[in-house]
Amino acid sequence: VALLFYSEYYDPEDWRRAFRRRDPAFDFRVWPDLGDRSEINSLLAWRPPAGAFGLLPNLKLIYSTGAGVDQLLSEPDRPQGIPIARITDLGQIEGMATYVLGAVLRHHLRFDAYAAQQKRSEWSILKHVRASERRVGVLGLGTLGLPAARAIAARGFDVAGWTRTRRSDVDLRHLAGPDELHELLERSDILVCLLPLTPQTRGILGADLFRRLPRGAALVSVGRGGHLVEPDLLEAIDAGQLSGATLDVFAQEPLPREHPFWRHPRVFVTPHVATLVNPDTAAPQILENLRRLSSGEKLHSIIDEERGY
Ligand code: NDP
Ligand code: OXD
Repeated sequence: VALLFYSEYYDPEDWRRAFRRRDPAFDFRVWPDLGDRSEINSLLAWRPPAGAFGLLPNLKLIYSTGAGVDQLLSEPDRPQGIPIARITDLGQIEGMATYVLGAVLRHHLRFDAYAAQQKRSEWSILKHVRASERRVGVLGLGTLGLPAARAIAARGFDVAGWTRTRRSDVDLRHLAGPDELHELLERSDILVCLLPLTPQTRGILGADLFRRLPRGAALVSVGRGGHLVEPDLLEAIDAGQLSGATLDVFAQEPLPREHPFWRHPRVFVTPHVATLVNPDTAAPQILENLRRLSSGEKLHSIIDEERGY
């Protein structure tokens, strides 16, 4: 059996090396070199190339090259009933926590405002706020969200998080469900979005939510571009309701050259790099799942299609 790999971003040779290091005989194929198509039982891709599903008659497992799966769930010709797995990678978890902490510190320390002052050669000292007085809200306390929230709390910030279900493993102030969202928002000077994109979360970062934040709050959006209503963000910043935003994900990626975010002085753009998967740490978990697949054991890291994550 073989695994088919496709990515517009990752170098397939890094993945080939990572798999072969653990299993020198591993049959790793890179789109469009399919070989005997009937031997391919798994697909590893962010999003498959057009028409790929129709060429794989014996597909048994679909693997996202990342943590998010919305891009696979929305594939119109995806065959039904084939499990979808996500990567759950320690390097990726650590990378996200570092990015989110960096973004929170940037807003906390007012680096954007000082950068603007520097452009004007202006020496003026802005109001100082201690970390313990800065309230951070994290939407989504999942595999990536909870460690990120803990990293911010460990720096002394006043952190609370929001989830869909009530959870027993959350050691932070914890709010759950639509009824408790308001409570989280009204105490979020910095709001971090690390939700998956589902029908319930699409467009959640819009005018109504921004109105419920304290005036001058900042937004860190690292989940998916579909969470954010982009014109509402610009309006909220321009009206002073929000002080600024750090954005890593966008409705359209790459972000079009003419997009106003590129030039907005209060919007900080990174090109979907909050965290990346390391093939060396991801390959063993994929191999383990493929082993389980062939022995008929229960697979790990399978997403719940009904929930959407
Ligand atoms: P998980 O699937 O592990 O966790 C999702 C979290 O969101 C859970 O806490 C879940 O609640 C919560 N959630 C889901 N739906 C709702 C809802 N309707 N209301 C309230 N809470 C909700 O995701 P990860 O932490 O691994 O990753 C989150 C997202 O980050 C990914 O889906 C992906 O889109 C994005 N991502 C972005 C990257 C980047 O580089 N920018 C890199 C990797 C991921 P509950 O605990 O109750 O289930
Ligand atoms: C992911 C991502 O989902 O990179 O892993 O966004």
